[in-house]
Amino acid sequence: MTARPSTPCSLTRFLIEEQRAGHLGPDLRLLVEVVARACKSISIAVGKGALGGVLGEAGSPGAASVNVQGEAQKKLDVIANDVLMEANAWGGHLAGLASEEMDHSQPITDFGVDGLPRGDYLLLFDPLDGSSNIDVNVSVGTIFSVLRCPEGVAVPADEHYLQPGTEQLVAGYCVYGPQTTLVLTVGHGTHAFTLDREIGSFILTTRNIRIPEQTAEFAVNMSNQRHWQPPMQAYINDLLAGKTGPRGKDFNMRWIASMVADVHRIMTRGGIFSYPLDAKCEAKGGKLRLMYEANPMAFLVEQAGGAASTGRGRMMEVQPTGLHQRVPVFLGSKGEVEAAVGYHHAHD
Ligand code: AHM
Ligand code: MG
Repeated sequence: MTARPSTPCSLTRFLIEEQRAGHLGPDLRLLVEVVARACKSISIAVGKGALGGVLGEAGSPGAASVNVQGEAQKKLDVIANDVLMEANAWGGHLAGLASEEMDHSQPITDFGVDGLPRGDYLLLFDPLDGSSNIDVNVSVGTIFSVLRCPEGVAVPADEHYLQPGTEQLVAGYCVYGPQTTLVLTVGHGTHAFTLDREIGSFILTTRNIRIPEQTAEFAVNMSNQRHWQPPMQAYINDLLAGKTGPRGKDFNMRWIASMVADVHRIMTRGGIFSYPLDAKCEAKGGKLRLMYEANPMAFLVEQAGGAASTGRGRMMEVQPTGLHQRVPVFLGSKGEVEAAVGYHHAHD
């Protein structure tokens, strides 16, 4: 018997099937569709590069625009933020949204358009992660996380977003690389969808991603080595010692400096990603942001069989204290994350 070619499964069909399976409600399904549509627009803007006049810094010459983190904003940071805001403002699924590029969260009633329907969810996002790579044509991405707006809260404020990662209903990222790929979890596995640029649809290309438990590949910015704390020094020294060292194998290293792209590699072939505390970011608590970088990635990685930790505890159990809070991050292949955490506990 000839096997029938399998019909491609679009994101829309996948989400409808997930809804039928009771994994998410209709509002949440439509919210994911809106975010995915925004990612398609961002993908087009990123793809235009110099032709679209979207490279370089935002603001006027000599007066670069700076976000709440004190970082210079790129034009594409601002464009991606606007695309996500506009796409979600009128959808009717959100009570509010918060972004790396905005000082405070914004309740839907603040968008200045009368009569906008308000939904039950809170959306957090890093509109364009890996900004330092935009101008050099290296992969960047969007990261997002969806929480429920606490009951009885009509107009959500920053404090209503401060829920641990275990409360996330949906998390995802979209990597804008040679392919545009959306990786998504609604709490029942992690799945990858590749954008078919000819028909403009995300097509399911990997169902139930599984991250190998063991790995011989690590990702870290080695230029910070001298600034690390003793547990991180000890951990990386042992990886670098190779076959004859305490870990008994040779490790390879990769660092793209776009978390989305580094995590996507780990989703594909395993590995450990780390951005530990160092003397430069210690006072801030770390480099990467908990609410819209570390937590959504932790949810995706755990749903793919991996692990995510601060080095001392499970990432998704951190009780947030600020919208733009930073944390040390270790995530990826479970066995390797546990090894890195072991070095931290050994130094406590
Ligand atoms: P961004 O959201 O402002 O782009 O910053 C986050 C990025 C991550 O994508 C990446 O892992 C890290 O910063 C790279 O940092 P560094 O330049 O210190 O290596
Ligand atoms: Mg980022």
